[in-house]
Amino acid sequence: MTITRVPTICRVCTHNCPIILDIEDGRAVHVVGDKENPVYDGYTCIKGRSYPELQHSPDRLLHSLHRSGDRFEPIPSPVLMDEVAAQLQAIIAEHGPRSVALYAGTNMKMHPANFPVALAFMDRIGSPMRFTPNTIDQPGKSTAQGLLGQWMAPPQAFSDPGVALLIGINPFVTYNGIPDGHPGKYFRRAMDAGMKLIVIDPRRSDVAKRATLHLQPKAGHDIAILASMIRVILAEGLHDAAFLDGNVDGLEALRGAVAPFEPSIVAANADLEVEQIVEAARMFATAGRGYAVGGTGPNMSAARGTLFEYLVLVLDTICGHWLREGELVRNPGVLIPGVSAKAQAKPPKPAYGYGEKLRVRGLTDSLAGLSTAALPDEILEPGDGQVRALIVLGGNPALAWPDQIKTVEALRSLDLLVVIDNRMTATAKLAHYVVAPKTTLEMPGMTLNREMIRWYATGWGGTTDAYAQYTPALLEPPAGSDVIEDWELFWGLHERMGLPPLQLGGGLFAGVKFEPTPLVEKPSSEELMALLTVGSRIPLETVKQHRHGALFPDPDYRVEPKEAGWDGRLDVANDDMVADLADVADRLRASDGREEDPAFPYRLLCRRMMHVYNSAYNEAATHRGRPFNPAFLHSTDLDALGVSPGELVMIRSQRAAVVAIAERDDDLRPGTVSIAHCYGGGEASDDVRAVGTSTSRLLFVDQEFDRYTGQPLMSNIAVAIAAHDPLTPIETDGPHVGEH
Ligand SMILES: Nc1nc2c(c(=O)[nH]1)N[C@H]1C(S)=C(S)[C@@H](COP(=O)(O)OP(=O)(O)OC[C@H]3O[C@@H](n4cnc5c(=O)[nH]c(N)nc54)[C@H](O)[C@@H]3O)O[C@H]1N2
Ligand SMILES: Nc1nc2c(c(=O)[nH]1)N[C@H]1C(S)=C(S)[C@@H](COP(=O)(O)OP(=O)(O)OC[C@H]3O[C@@H](n4cnc5c(=O)[nH]c(N)nc54)[C@H](O)[C@@H]3O)O[C@H]1N2
Ligand code: SF4
Ligand SMILES: [Mo]
Repeated sequence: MTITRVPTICRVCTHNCPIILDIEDGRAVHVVGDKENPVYDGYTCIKGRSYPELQHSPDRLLHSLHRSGDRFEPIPSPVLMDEVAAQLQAIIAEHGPRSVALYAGTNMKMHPANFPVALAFMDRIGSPMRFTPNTIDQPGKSTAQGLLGQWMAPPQAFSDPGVALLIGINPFVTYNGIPDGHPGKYFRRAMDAGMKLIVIDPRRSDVAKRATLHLQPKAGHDIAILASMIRVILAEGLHDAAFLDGNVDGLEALRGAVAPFEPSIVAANADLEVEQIVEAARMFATAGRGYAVGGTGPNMSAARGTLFEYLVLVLDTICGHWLREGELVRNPGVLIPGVSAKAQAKPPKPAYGYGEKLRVRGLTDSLAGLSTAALPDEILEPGDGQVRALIVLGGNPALAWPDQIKTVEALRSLDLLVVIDNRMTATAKLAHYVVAPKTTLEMPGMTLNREMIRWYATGWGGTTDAYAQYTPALLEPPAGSDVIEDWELFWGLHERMGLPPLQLGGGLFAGVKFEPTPLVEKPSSEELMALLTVGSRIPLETVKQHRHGALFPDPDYRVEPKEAGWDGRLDVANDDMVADLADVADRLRASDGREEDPAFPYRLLCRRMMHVYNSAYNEAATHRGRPFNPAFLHSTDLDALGVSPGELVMIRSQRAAVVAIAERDDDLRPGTVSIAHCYGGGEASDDVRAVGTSTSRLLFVDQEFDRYTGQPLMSNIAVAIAAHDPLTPIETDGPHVGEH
């Protein structure tokens, strides 16, 4: 047999590492990092190295399925499209377009055209009900940008930072918060060049172990800590007064809003030393260049993600951490249109309170999209506009959405649930139709999404310098299989429903404007790639010539001066944010911010694990005999509970109870339990040793939530923990079971 060695892009996760894939006889057999690539230093992880096993897994769906009763039968994909199109037409005719919803999960990106074509389809049926995981992740990033306004040149971020402040984010596992590449080498080089690293995390996380300064507060105090740092910076005059004078409104109001956050009070509440807050503030403000970035931890732990992310932006703004006139833009983009950078502020814009109104909790559309946590309510709540059909593209609601009990009840009640997934997931098992897609190795790919995600937030994705890679499809689908590219489902449905031509359209991400393109004939996969890169700074054809990926620098790409007469300014004292800050300050004075309930003395915190991606890839090749997600506890807590590692614990919140397998982790704060999400099989009775533990069962969606984005409290959950006798049945009923 001959082995062909081909460079390609790993698309197991969104980090898009360049790899060398060995193909033997039409099968993927081996993966190594691509040392010829100029950016990633040959980096790969266990998931990427398991690409061959994932590709050829016996668990892969090779045919689409139709459920009748409890049985799934194979169905040819054209017949599936006929049936789904007819059912959608009937549902729309009877209940209107709003009754059809789309949920595009994290693996919507397997082909770059999937999400754009799915959105184009939703445009044509006229339904505003489009949902993504953004609103159960870090939606405050999108809303906060609207409230602050937008600097029209990139942040200093990855351009030679003197300081990085990482708040509840762990790039050694998740690749967020640093430029794409090799995390270990990045930190070594940046810190050798003088970068100071400040980490705020209740856990001594992988990145905290490298920190110049690690603050290990109680969870949920990030807003107070950031407000206190801002107070120190302004009080000591460490802010960038010239930048603020020229470009920013609200400085005095901000000074007043952070006044209550005295470091001594905040430190006492968060269980820090006052000197730690003061030192963090001084280190951040005096390092020259730098950036701050928050992760899932602080966004999920206080139900105030918009305020948290706003303070992150305010911190960067008062320190002037934005590129100025004449400075080099190291990454002007490659596959996106070249965006001219200008040293000026785009003023704030409405971030919520417009567009489609949800029927629950007063929620509306927002810059983060519609609240996914409210979609189960939209499905269950009878009345005009009730959602009756849901298409799930590369997501796993039954495990991922907060409040699993309500979510599963909602999914079961749908008239039509269509799931595009290559595994029989907990969500697929509830579907009427499961569509079997091609895998990434059977489709072309490019790094376009990595470039666009940069606009999502400062310190978020993308490479330091302009970089891109393209890969053709490398494998044929297995003989006898019937698999389609995900976007082809939406194409097939629109044709059968007799809808007007789909139109690939406008501004998918802030900052990048796409020209709407009508699609009259069905495009090929490659044609779609070309359409998505029309007007790119570097033609896709040029990128294609560099199979190992390449840098496309432009030494003349500089920040242009402010336009004459431009009067846009950023706002560091948005009215809603100042009012919310006052509310946090009031509680701060009263106690430590949230009510302590002695019946639920522990706090459950979110975390991620290297070998999985949310619910995906938890397979033998990656989990190596550990298919469950341990409940990590500090030794002191294990001793107090009388539990040894490997034994079972019962974890109970106000909402429900779950069983988990205890594991020791002395990097945690005592009193916390840290568990990865998206495990379990979707039911209370699941065998924890086989499928792990669902943390989403413990959550409410309607008790504490960000009032702008609807994101509920998803971490820092008050729980009780006890040793669990496997013979005792789990009593899972919380007060809200069955209520909606
Ligand atoms: N309690 C709690 N809940 C959380 C979180 C938390 O921290 N705690 N985190 C939240 C966050 S940040 C997110 S982003 C969401 C994630 O929410 P989702 O996106 O809904 O969940 P994933 O598990 O990422 O779903 C990915 C799906 O893609 C499928 N897949 C794998 N390969 C392919 C492919 O080639 N094609 C297709 N079509 N599908 C494929 C996988 O089988 C899997 O079912 O979960 C959220 N939920
Ligand atoms: N290997 C791998 N990579 C992934 C994923 C995966 O599942 N596996 N998921 C992907 C997805 S969808 C996302 S959204 C990103 C997320 O990427 P990250 O945001 O980096 O996610 P985590 O690794 O969970 O890091 C969250 C950190 O927050 C801390 N934390 C918890 N509560 C608090 C708090 O109140 N305050 C502070 N300051 N910290 C707190 C936790 O201890 C943890 O270390 O990762 C992506 N990358
Ligand atoms: S981090 Fe791992 S899974 Fe993600 S792209 Fe790189 S090798 Fe693939
Ligand atoms: Mo996420």
